[in-house]
Amino acid sequence: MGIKFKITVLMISILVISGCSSNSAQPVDEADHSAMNKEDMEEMDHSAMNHDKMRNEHMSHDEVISLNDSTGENELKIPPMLERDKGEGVEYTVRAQKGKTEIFDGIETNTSGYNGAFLGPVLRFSKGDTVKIRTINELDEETTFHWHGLEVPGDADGGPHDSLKPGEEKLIEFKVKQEASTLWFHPHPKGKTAEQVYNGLAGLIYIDDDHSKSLGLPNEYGKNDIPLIFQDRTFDEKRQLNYSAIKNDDGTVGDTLLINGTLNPKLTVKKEKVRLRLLNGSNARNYTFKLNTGDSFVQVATDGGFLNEPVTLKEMTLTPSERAEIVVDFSKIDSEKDLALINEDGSSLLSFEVSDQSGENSEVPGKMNDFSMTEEERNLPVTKEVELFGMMDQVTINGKKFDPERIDFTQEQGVTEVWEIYNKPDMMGGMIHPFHIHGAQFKILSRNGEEPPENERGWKDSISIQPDETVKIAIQFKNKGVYMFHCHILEHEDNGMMGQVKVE
Ligand SMILES: [Cu+2]
Repeated sequence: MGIKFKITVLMISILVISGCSSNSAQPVDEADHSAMNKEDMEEMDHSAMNHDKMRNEHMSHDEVISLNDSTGENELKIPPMLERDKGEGVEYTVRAQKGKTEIFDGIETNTSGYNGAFLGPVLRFSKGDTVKIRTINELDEETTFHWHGLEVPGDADGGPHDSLKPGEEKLIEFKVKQEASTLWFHPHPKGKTAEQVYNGLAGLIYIDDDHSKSLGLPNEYGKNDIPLIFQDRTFDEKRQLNYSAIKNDDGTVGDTLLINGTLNPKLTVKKEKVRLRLLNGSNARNYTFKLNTGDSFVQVATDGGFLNEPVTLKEMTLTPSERAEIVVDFSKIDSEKDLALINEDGSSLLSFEVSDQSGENSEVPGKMNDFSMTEEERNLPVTKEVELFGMMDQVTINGKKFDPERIDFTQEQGVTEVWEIYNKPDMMGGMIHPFHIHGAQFKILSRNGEEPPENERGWKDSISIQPDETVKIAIQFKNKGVYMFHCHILEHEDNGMMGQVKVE
């Protein structure tokens, strides 16, 4: 179905629903992304406002503004590792704060960050650690500290119930029981997650274990083990992030890519295997990553741990909040050419400069993990059904919007249940919803009744679900508490596409 046809269908539907007179229907200008005049907006009645607002935003789910090509002129910034607080034990202090960042040469952009002006440091834990984190809100509004993918008790999870007012702090404590993986942290306050993440609140968590250290994968942080946080943004003419002006209820996307907060990034590597830990930290954009040479790479890890075997791929998609670790062998790629990581549409995301130096060139082991789905898990009945539906600010789960006072599901601690999640198409054909559950890692049992692809046969905490697709997952919570489950398009989350499971 063509975009224009879908738009026409939608326009007619809106007119029917809102009872607008036909002369208020104006031709749709797909290229018109200009900001609306605020006074004009305030004068309009509500239905006409929505109508006009939608015309200015990407109306079709398929129509997403494309990214500018990265010029590769700036060396990629590598986030610092967060130092432990002095004293015994694994103790950290994480402050959410505001600052100014020079993203564009000579211009200060107002941003937010953890322990710095923009984004955050990497928190590195080992399996078995008992971790204490002093979280401090130095913003001028409420926030929470959510540890995405971490299996923590509900009171440490940082969902919308855990709001800290400006100046408040909270000490959380948990034991790291899960395996080596790349996780992340970001705010999760009710209705304000999208804007706070957009302004820069996001950081990575690395978990190591004895097994991950023995695998022999590239592990020199910042040298051949590189974090890559992908975020698209729109800057105004003063090079500021003006979220309220460009916010889109169906997911805010931008034309400018930042990787680790770096504009036009370039990564210099040796002729060796390099491990890239990718996080889609965008509010709403999906990426399909490829090498511009057409060379393949191997995926070694999913959201929550290593795959059993490396999976050779020529392209890989990540929807918001998903992670993957891949290994690219720069000793095998013709470095005479301009090398880059590109997106599906061909836009350049990250340039690579391959130095003449040869590196360690470690081997990727053939066997990395013993992840399995047992017959018992496959045969479990479906005990939780989730239906994702809607668009813009009319998004729901099982027909309901988030209510902090309502518990949608209960589940017993330590008991595996099968959740069936269905993405019901809307009148425009529907869109991908990346579905995330807090406090646990799950296994994908099936997608539309079929085995998941090889690179999804590992621990996951977020799953992309296509329109009209049904997925089954097996999930067990190791801790007790109230946990969110929601769409990770952050505007959908803020608009109420979220529910709560109480684990007891
Ligand atoms: Cu969604």
